[in-house]
Amino acid sequence: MTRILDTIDSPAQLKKLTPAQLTELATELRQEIIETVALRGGHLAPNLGTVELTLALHIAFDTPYDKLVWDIGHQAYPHKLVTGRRDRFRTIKQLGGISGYLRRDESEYDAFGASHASTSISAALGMAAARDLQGKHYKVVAIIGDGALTGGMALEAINNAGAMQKDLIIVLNDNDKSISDNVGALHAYLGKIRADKHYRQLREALGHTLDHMPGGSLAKGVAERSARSAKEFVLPSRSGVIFEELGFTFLGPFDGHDTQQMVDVFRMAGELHGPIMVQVITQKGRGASFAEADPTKFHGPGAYDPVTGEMKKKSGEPPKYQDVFADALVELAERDRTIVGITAAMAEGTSLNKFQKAYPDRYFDVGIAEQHAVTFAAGLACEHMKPVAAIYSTFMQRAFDQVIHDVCVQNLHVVFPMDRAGIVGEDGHTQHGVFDVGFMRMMPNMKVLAPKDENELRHMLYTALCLDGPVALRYPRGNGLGVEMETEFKKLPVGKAELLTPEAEIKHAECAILGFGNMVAPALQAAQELAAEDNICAVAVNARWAKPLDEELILRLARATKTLVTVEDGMAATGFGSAVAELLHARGLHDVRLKVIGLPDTFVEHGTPAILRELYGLTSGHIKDVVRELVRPGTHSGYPVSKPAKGTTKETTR
Ligand SMILES: Cc1ncc(C[n+]2csc(CCOP(=O)(O)OP(=O)(O)O)c2C)c(N)n1
Repeated sequence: MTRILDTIDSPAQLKKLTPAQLTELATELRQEIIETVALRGGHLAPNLGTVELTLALHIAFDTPYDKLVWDIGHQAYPHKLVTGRRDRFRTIKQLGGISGYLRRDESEYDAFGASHASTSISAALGMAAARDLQGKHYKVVAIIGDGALTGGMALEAINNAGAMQKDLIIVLNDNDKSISDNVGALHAYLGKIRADKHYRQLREALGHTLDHMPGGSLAKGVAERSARSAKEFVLPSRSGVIFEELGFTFLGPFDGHDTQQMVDVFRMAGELHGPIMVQVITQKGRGASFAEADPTKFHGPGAYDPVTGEMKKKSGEPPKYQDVFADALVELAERDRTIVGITAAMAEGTSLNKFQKAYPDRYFDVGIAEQHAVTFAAGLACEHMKPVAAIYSTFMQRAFDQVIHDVCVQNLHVVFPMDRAGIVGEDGHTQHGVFDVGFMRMMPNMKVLAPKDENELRHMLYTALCLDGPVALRYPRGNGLGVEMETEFKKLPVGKAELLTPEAEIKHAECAILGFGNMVAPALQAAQELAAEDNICAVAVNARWAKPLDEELILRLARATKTLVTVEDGMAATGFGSAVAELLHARGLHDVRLKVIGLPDTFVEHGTPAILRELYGLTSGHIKDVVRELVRPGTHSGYPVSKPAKGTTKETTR
């Protein structure tokens, strides 16, 4: 039997469906999402919650003329499916396939790209301001979750929107959850609105009103009145609702799984003037019993059985970096009661939930609020606590100024474990943690280090906690290398790299390969294979520190070999290799050839980490080619990625 979904190529077709057909379509959308995400992973629970909301928005509004601005975009799979991307949906998050988030270059229905939280209201308000300046008439709708509403930007935008009084609709998709349980006073407040009998009665009254309007459509009735009287007619007075006090018309809460009612409410909201906030209550994971039961686990799962939800786990894998970090922190915090753990709504993702379990009173989830997390940590450090603010590399970008202004300027001892540093894979261009080395190492007082494996991560965390001043410790997404784990913690010397080749070989070496973080393993492999395959003697180094650099060793190797290759899982510009280039330049070593292997001046697309590393030359094969080209020009093997994406390898001959 043909699915209704297979007949939907654009949202205009949704408007012709009967209520029964819309119900059927909602079931089909859920099934398509459950089956697709089961194959390789993705966002599940958030998307199962937004099916009816998506249908109602596209029916009530005239998209893409009217603009839907989804916050984050991880809940927009139903939107993708009804806006002409059904045929490509199974390619989601794969190289060359559609993105797991929204992108303006992917569809005219994606009014604004994202993946970092709390941007939608600002962007929507900007579009509304542009509309008015240009004398246009489209409607602008931001759709934001109760989690994303905890972010400072969302609150800044509400502050601005309440004052500007532009026609703007904010749909608050309230499912009572962030990834974990949502946190914060605003969240508690929204809970009160949901539970308050008064509002429930109002909601019921509104439902009754809708039923009794001519033609069942309140919008029609509203159109016959002035916008102002319509507002009064629907909601005579809601003083006490924070958003009303801030200049918004607040409607709701409404059932976010009742398509018909939402269509009516959204049409009505479209007739009103000024900023409107509509609260809809949705259920995360709706329609998949396993996701309903554990929406946190199924927020963004890996592959699973689409019927039972059983995760496809590979046994015997090395531990994940995030778990090694959290276990080490728990161990260290037992000895040192000044250690506190801070997360910005990523308790599971950083594994800081282990710390929460062990030391609930020293654990803080501040919400999706990285900027606040950093300055909150600074405050703790002022009072002689040792804050460990575990923030993904990509989200740390949010707190650039807080790290400079509140931490570095005052040289406060805050440790920043930056998980998901480097290429993260399928989440794509907005989520790769590839800028951190550059923006962290430029800050005075900051130290930046990265482990070669999971065992070294333990020692680095310990080292960072023993130091003074700010320390940024970056490590990758996923599993470690499976190395033996030492139980004792070791303090590593600051600014000292680890020579992986016997010291005696330096004088014969033709080249030194300096790996940083998870690029140390391929650097070492390349050095070993170059010796075996080409009789090239290359020294391999675990750089450990991007700041301070091991200047003594790097200069010694530069003078001895005249040829350096640096490798890092991050932007070549501003990264570790650039630091080495700056050093050679500053010391006048102009006769040293330096090749910096890192990411070029582009946003890396989505795809598996392995494929992306191949594509961008972050492999032992490409390192070998680069070394061969330097020391035996014209003899390299023609390794298929020897011509990685333009600009990957930056040559500096000094
Ligand atoms: C700045 C930033 N920090 C952290 C995240 C990670 N993150 C992705 S979704 C999410 C929860 C969002 O909750 P909510 O807005 O309520 O949407 P829901 O998933 O509940 O539908 C978080 C914390 C992010 N995307 N952006």
